[in-house]
Amino acid sequence: MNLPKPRPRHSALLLGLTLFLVGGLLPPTPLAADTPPRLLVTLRAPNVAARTALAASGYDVWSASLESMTLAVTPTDLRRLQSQGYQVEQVESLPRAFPPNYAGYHDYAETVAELKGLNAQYCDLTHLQSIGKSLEGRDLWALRITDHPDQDEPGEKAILIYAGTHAREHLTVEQALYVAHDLLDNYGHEGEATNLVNQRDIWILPNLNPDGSEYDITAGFPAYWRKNRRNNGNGTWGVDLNRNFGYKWGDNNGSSGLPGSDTYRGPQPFSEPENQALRDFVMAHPAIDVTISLHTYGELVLYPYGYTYDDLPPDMKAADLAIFQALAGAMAARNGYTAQQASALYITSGGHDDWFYGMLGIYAMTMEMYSKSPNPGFYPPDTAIAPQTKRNRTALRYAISMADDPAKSTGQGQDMTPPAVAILSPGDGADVPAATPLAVTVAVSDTVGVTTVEYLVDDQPVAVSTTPDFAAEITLTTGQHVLRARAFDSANWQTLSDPVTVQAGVQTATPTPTASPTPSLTPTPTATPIPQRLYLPLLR
Ligand code: 0X9
Ligand code: ZN
Repeated sequence: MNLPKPRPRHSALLLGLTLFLVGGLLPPTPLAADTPPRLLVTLRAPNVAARTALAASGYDVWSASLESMTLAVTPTDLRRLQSQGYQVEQVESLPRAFPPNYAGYHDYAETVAELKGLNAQYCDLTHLQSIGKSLEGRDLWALRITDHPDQDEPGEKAILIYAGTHAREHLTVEQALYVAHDLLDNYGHEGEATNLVNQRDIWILPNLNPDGSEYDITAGFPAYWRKNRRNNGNGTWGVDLNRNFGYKWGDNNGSSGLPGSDTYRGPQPFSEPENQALRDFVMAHPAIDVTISLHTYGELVLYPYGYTYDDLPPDMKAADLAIFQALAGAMAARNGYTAQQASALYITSGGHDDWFYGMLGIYAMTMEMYSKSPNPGFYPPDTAIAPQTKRNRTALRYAISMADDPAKSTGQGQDMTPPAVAILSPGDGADVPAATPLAVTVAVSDTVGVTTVEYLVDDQPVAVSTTPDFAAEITLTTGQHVLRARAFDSANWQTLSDPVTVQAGVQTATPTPTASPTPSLTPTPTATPIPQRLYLPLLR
């Protein structure tokens, strides 16, 4: 899991000033490095030496003038600065920051920075776009992950994984970022990530409600804020984005008409810009046939409908119910969640999933993440991020895997046949060189076609091939190793080959060249020949 990158520490102007003037004028003050700054403090600093000293001390400098300097500091830093005689002109609590124990969460700025970083690092595999703006004007960023990210590939199905619908459900933002990292960081190193990125069109939208999530962390954390930040005009704020979609909107007591309610449905369907953007984006991408909406908490995988208790109402096909049950069941089997129809706990109407399925036939599901109980509920400490996002890795990969043809989950897909694969060379028991690239070849076959072959040495993926012959070069350390190949097809069915055991760096010795063979009348007595083995030094 990537930890948030530190904020830019200096303005360009100030950086220049600092570099120019820092000459060890004052000894640096030791800073409390592990506590994130919480206060934005403007100190009187009317001479350049004082400003330079502050900058040189390592404080997080936000701006400077000829009279003062503004720093992001902890309360401890502030007391230290005051005791050093600095005159405080202004103090405000720092916006956009999680408190200690939550600092590992990404606020909006950090989320955007993370997405931009991934987009820059993996420019050939990603496309970053804003699908619209929140009510307060924040961009709703979506990262597209696929091998041709700037085009729609005919026949390639898409999945949208989105999070942050409810402001306080910060763990979901982390889950969305985790999925992006899982696919991109493993691309080219590991077969399934490579195959999924190449064979699917994956959209990740980490925060649908940035106004709400920013409010939640700045309005006295935690504010327990759920909705967006619509001014309802009667002293109340916010519309529940997951009650504002236009399918059975307002039906069956599945939302509230009271603006102050946490489940306020809004004045009319799709009144909220965040929902208009989501709707329009999905409609503009008809390849999307699976959506996963990430929420907390409850450890559930939910499928439509939310508006009715009826498992199979007239607006659902029996085959689709079977698919939903199979998809949700298989995901739950992978993360230990419980799969159920959305209304099993309570009716919700105007939810995203109901509209996506009811209007567009999309296999729209909701994952309610960790935890199961109100403690820690919406606010697990950041130590939960890594284990709880990793926990959903295989469940979400499964959803991506099924997006080409969700009927596969019930055994009714177009392609239900896994490929066949065998390692051709080296042969089982072969002696092979160590510390030098070794060509490995495979024989593969599949009804539709193999798309990726992953090579494993001692069960660890070491190479991925997508070339037509699926050959690879691997480098072994000295010793015995077990090689396997795993073949994937476009349905992401996968088969592991039989093992091939090789001895690396162990070769039959060639006779030591002798300058001039000594003629010998009496033959050297030959005992039972002992195969001589040459042990090459380990070069790594
Ligand atoms: O009530 C909600 O919007 C979701 N639960 S939460 O605690 N995260 O607020 C559940 C929505 C489930 N409904 C559908 N998937 N239709
Ligand atoms: Zn929610």
